[in-house]
Amino acid sequence: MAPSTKNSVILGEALASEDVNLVFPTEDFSRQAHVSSIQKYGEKYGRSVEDPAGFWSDIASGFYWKQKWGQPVYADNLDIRKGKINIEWFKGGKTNICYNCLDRNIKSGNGDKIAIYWEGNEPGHDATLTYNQLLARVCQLANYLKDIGVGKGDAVIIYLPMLMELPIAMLACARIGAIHSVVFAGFSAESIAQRIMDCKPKVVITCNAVRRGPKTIFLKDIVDAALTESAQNGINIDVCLTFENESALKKEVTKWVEGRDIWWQDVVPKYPVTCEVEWVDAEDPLFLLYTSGSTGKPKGVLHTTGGYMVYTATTFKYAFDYKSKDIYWCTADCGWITGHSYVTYGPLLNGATNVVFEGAPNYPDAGRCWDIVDKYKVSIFYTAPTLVRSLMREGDEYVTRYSRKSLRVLGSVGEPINPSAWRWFFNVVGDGRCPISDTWWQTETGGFMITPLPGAWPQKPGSATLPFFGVQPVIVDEKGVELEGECSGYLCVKSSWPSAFRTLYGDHERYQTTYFSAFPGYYFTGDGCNRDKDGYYWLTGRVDDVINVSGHRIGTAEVESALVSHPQCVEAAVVGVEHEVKGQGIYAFVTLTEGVPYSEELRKSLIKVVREKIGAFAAPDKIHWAPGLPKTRSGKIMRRILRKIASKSLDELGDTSTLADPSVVDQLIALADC
Ligand code: 6R9
Repeated sequence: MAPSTKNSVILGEALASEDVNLVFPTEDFSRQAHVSSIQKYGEKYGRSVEDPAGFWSDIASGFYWKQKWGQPVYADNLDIRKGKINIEWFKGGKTNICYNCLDRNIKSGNGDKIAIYWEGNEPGHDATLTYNQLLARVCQLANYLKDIGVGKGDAVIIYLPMLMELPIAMLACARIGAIHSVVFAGFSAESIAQRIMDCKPKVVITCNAVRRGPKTIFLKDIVDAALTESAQNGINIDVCLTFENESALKKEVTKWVEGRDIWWQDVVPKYPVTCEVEWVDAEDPLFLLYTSGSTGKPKGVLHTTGGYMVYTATTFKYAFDYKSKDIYWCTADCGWITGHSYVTYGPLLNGATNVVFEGAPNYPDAGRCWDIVDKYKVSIFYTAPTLVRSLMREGDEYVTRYSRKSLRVLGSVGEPINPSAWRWFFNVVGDGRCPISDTWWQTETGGFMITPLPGAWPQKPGSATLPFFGVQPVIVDEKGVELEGECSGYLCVKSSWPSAFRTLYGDHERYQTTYFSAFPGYYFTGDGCNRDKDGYYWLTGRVDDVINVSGHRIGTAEVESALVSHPQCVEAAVVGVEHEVKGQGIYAFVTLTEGVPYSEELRKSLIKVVREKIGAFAAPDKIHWAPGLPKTRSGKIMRRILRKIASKSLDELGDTSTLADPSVVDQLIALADC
């Protein structure tokens, strides 16, 4: 049951008990917080679900609208039985998110405030941009893009590492009404090509190379290969705007295609530092972000402007208890949704000072994050459990040698945080005084859905706690029946919230079947979830064929199709297996062409093919040679059994008698350490 006002009061009373699993915020923290008690949350939450139109209109009024939205404030149909799935917020309103991030904050007197502290890969290599300077840079790029013919509704692919030019490019697109699609700069040429062919961008923006830790990654070469591949498939890109990232690679040694490739530094600085805003409808698309699903083809998640703007700004403010003097650092890359909503848009909409870090968090050593925290006096630090676990392994000394006294709030995202990592984060990194906002949400949801409001209620290590304003989570059983009270099942959401995704680009049908058909009437998240006696939500991981590796979503089908593209691999089945640092690791069972012997060399070439097809982050941790796979008589691979073999839970194999050939199971067990 989502807490209504009444339930929240009861919850507050129940939580006052001496439960050792509860971690209370300090009184000082609560006193200064935006939401200081569970009762106050209850009042606001109650209104947000009883009167969503009024609640969100009041908040939306704090933004700049060229023209106010019409009526109704929102319209939605999340019930497939009633026809087409449809979500709209603030339709008819004309606004611009770039204007709201920059011009609006400058007009209110924050022009000289630092918008971005940029920290390079090498310690000592850094730069800053004030809000005024950021606006000037954004306008120059926006003018250039307009000049080469990019206009409202055109797609732009951005393949950049965490340089300042990445948020600049996103904001420049938004300013002129173009739709950005950022591709994480760890994806392979083939993955970029696939995205280019899907959204047919007018221009691709990249840089020549980047240094991450001790390694140089030649991004332009990867883009070249992608553009060659898309051209072979009939999609030609006229302009590849390339930023010279001088500290990684000099211009002179960058491979170049005359006529198509343009150096950013040669053209962009020549353009005026002001650029008129393209006023767009609240429901006009802002960006496309591709994410993995249960089938092979990545899904182009589409977000629109108005609702996304209002919701990301509001969640940022409340979940991190953001105040104007805070210095905020989110370690996520803008290539993922976290970087969209909580590096670029949410913080800038709030006029925040943001740290953008190019490098690797363990370079030159495991203390780098805390070095950066002290250098910029970071007060809100938002990261992923996988990073927490990997730093935890290096020992406390890397942390304690830094002061970290500026820290006030910590955050976690990407996967469930295991209680031991939570406690280390809380006690060692935060010295036991900083609340942790464990934010559960998804590419599809656009912003935080279930999250602590630090200061309002106690946390429980490993639980994302309670829903954000306006969010109505429900837990259903396999028949789609809503469960009450303490329960466990599938996490769904009933009725819409402003930053919900509106469709999958070019495939509304897939949007409806993937997310709204399993449990009619609800948005299905793909996650399993428990709710405890206090109403706290505990996410238990994906229930579909998506693996969460270091907080990155990877579809098993994508990895399988990469593996079977290897000439000597006839079949592959991929499952997730527990991994100490990454959360989940990728475990691949492969069947080879008849007569081909399994060898170390072949293992390496199978891994290589996945790196080439998807990207290094999707490389399997383990390849398990499988002369046969456990299949039902109808030919369906029994992944349940493969998961047990992968996790070495051999006494939990269950009934194998329904298999077409039960002997393959023993064979697989015998080959486990091959
Ligand atoms: C923001 C983001 C979404 C999936 C989601 C869930 C997992 C994210 C979590 C979490 C437990 C959290 N997830 N945050 N699970 N607790 N705080 O990560 O988006 O890349 O689309 O992944 O990540 O399984 O369904 P995305």
